[in-house]
Amino acid sequence: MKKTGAQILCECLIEEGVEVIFGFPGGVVLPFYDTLPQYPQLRHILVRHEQAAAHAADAYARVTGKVGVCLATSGPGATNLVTGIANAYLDSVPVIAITGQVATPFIGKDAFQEIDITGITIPITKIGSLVLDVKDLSRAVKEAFYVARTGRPGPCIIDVPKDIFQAKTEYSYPDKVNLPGYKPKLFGHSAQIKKAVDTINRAENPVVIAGRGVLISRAWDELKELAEKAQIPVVTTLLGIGAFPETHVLSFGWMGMHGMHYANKAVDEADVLIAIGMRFDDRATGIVSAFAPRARIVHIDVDPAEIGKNVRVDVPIVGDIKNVLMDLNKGIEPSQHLDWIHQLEQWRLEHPALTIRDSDSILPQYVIHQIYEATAGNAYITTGVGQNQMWAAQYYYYDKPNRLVSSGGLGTMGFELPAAIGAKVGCPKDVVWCIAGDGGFQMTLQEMATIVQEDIDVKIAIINNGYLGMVRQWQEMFYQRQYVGSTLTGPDFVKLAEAYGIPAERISDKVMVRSAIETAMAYKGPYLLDFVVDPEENVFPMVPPGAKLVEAMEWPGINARTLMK
Ligand SMILES: Cc1ncc(C[n+]2csc(CCOP(=O)(O)OP(=O)(O)O)c2C)c(N)n1
Ligand SMILES: [Mg+2]
Repeated sequence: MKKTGAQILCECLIEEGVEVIFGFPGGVVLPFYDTLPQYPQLRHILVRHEQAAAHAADAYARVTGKVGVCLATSGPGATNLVTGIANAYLDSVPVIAITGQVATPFIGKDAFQEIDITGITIPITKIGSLVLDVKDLSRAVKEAFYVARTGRPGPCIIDVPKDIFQAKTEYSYPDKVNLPGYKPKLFGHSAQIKKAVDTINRAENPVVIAGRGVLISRAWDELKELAEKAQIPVVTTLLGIGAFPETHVLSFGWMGMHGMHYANKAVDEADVLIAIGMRFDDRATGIVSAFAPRARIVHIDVDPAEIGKNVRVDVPIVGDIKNVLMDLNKGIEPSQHLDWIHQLEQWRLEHPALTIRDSDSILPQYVIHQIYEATAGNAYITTGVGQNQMWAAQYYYYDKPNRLVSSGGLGTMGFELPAAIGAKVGCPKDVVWCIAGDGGFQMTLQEMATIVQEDIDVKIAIINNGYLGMVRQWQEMFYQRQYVGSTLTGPDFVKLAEAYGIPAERISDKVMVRSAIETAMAYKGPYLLDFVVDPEENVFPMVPPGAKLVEAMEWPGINARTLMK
């Protein structure tokens, strides 16, 4: 029996295990929307802006390990997805963006709402296809899903003209893909693995750097085996947070611009670095010419383009991390490294990065830490970008994989709220906290309507400092305190939330912080807390741009209590 393109798309999505589509309709996708009720297995979540659809799909993919799906109409709907697609691309998240396109006879005519979205997204997608014949649709979907989730994951786009949704053809879902140019290498080369094993077995001061690749490959058990067997301290990148339990004795926090000084110091002094599923981003390495001057570097990554891109590598291994670590672990000899670990512990005592200074005002770090305690470390945390993001990464300790959902590569303000939607839809039984900046929140706050319409139980904490805080911090430190364009007003967030139908509270008194968090958690449904925090609090430590990792600015006068363990 023949099916329409719209039906075929639905059938393909179901074949791929899709359960939810974050979308927003428009003229050319109406045939698809008209067909959706025939497929009740596909839940459609109506967002209020397409950017949010892409971010929600992105977060859904991060927390579930599945492919996230977003959908928009042609023209402005499609271009509104672009930031979200770019976000998924830079953090290697498998997202399928489906866009409607003007009907095939209008393509190339500057028709109403025509935009070349596959062209626009070439640099930020793994593949994109404009489907010009309904017979090609199922193959395009199959390929997009395959490419999105294999190798180094990333977004793919499928652009479907209106008449292709309506055209009919025989439907069958291909069981294989045939992409001759695309063959991700899944296993590491045995000679390279042997070299890595020898290097690691001989190391005296080894450090593992775990990146998001460990999470993507679901290789946290293998990483733990490696670390414990050879007693190797582990630091993570910002996006690798949760790849190794942060309260584990071998965990030494995360490295980079706002990472812990002892993590950066460990990397700087190491004689062997085992860098796993990370890309030596400049925010992680500091000035690259001075990066890890003493270390032989073993770099494991599924993407050959990452090898040697930013730093010299002594032992490159290209392959899927789980497979590579399983092979590697076989050759790793049990070891101790007692002096080295003792040295790291000493640095941690001397440079306690995670302190909360005494203050009568509400410090953002205090808010995050109270959320950590109230949720017993079990929540999914989505963040905005800026100071709130760094504090959420520092003062919540992540023992489980994929609990921190944050925009690392693109650094997209406004990610927090749509990401919370995606995380909660992906993990409905878990607690989801959205840590928002007052700036970033104003970029996507319209999604409060989505939350209410879909009854999505997320808790929102606005870290309200009245500033584009991270910008202000840079202006304070590097631009003689000229706060140009960074002083920020906002609406009354409590009234606004209530206008959307979300109960809310403003917290201006420190003693109310914990009870407000508990009230929000006890409430069945979404809840917003507007924390009026110390406006000029800064994020420390900070490695200034262009400096070496070990040249961090630390807390002015570390005397506060240390929260670590
Ligand atoms: C879409 C977007 N525009 C601009 C920036 C640059 N930027 C990075 S952090 C920041 C300030 C964020 O302010 P807010 O959301 O209030 O968070 P805070 O730093 O105060 O916690 C800005 C403007 C960005 N990352 N994303
Ligand atoms: Mg702010």
